[in-house]
Amino acid sequence: MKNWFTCPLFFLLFIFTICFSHSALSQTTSDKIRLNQIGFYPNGPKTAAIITAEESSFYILNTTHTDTLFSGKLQKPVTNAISGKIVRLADFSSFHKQGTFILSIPAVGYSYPFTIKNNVHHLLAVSTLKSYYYQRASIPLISKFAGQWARAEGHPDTQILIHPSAASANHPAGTIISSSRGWYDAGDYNKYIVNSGITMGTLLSLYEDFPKYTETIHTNIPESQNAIPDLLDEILWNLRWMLTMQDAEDGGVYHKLTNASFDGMIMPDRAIKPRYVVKKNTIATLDFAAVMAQASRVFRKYPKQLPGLADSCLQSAQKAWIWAQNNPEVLYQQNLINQQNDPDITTGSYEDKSNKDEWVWAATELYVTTKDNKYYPYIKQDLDNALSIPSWNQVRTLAYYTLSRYGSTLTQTGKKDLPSIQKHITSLADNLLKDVEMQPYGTVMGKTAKDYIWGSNSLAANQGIALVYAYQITHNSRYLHYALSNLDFILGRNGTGYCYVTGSGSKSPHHPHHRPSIADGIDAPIPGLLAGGANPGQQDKCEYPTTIADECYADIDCSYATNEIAINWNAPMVYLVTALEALQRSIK
Ligand SMILES: [Ca+2]
Ligand SMILES: [Ca+2]
Repeated sequence: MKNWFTCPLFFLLFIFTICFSHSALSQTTSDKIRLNQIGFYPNGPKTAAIITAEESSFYILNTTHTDTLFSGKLQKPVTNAISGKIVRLADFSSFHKQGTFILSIPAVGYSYPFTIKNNVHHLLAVSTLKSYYYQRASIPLISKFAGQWARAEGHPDTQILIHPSAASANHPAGTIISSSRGWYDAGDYNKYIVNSGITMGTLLSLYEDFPKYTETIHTNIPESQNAIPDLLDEILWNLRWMLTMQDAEDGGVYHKLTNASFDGMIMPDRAIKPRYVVKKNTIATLDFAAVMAQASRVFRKYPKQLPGLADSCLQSAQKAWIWAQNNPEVLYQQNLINQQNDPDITTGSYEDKSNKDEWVWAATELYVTTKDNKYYPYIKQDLDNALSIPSWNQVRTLAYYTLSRYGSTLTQTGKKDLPSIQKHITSLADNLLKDVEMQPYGTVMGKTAKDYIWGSNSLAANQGIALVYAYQITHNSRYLHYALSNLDFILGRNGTGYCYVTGSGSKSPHHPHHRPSIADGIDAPIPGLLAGGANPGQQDKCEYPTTIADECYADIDCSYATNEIAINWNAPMVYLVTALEALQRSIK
């Protein structure tokens, strides 16, 4: 047998390998350089955060490392109060050249590649919206639209049982109703009205705030060829399900459509346990009223394509409002329900103790849609309290966003309060910007360890949205600049160095806690999904590398505390990236 070393071809290969491994040894890609792994706008802010105490220059190189195109000095060191790590920022905002580059610091290494160009986040806007198509119940995903993630239909949901907790004289326990469509809520296959509420409100608001740009977003879904924007087609999939969750007789809305207990890690078509609609309650009914009132405004634009839908939505909203008025304090309390009924329901409870914010939100959407002052007292009574970043159980700020958006068309009653309403939004944003310059990563997100809640990345996105609204009100570009800082946070400038959207960037989650991604036998996770993000709570008892709040993240499918996905987390992600793209193009 011939010695391989004597073969000229192998010899060349050997020399080639030596040369390249030498270059790789001298400087390699370093996880200590944290930046938006997708990229930057030519005229926008551009910042990387480097985990280093050393003073140094930094360089922007082309991807073959043969040209140095820009250089600068790292800023003064800042100690991360959460982790104790020392961080320096590299600001290359004055580098405007378009192309794909890397950032280099001789003693640290190379960054992941990033691109500078106009519309650099457009594909992210498309993929994060497209993720809802992959969450659809009651439809097979075919390869023409789903690519390698094509799968059989899951959950037709045409034979849903009325759970004893939801029984009424006309619908005794065990009655069968049909409740098709909708999106799977998260990593599981159940469908929850409360969490659909904020998700739909956020996505409908995105359309209302940026109709022109959102109309240009094509997600390659079965409805892409119709005359309705794909964002609204996707919203319709869940809206039509939500409409079936109202008891048509009295207007009350069921809390959720669910199995009695969670499925294993199986594909949706294999998940065939009986499903139930569970207890009608005030908060679910008010969330439903808000969504339907808002949807009525939005779909009023499409009378030909969707005849009667806007009217149906408004009637459903008004009926729900009346039910809530007649049943103002009905809570969803899963343990109590399980003590009194069988089977026990152990899936996500979405229990919310306070309905004060849901009254404001539902009243607002009904007021803005109908211009009927009878809803206004519900808004007025809460007008003196400061706002907070929205979450599934705190939706009051969504109301203020809507009031601000429709400021010029409010009735005289509402118009008088508009300055105060908008001041609440800018005050919320100003609080976010307080001390932001002193932050190790230069981002609004992460000023305190308390930001690292379950689903922390959705907090980052919702903070960004508050800043976008403040910008829309004031046109002060500082708000926009820092909205972008939170997008950078989600895409890599953070305590873990992850770009938290599946299928995006160089280092992104591969093992989300998401049943289809786990069970489909395909290596790549379903794209466009935002992982929950760093959360030191470790509620799932999985193995984590650390307990440090901004680093406590594990890309393992066990981790529902940091690596699950959810429709109410993806929605602010879609909003933030899409709004920033629209504003960058000056298209509203
Ligand atoms: Ca369409
Ligand atoms: Ca609430």
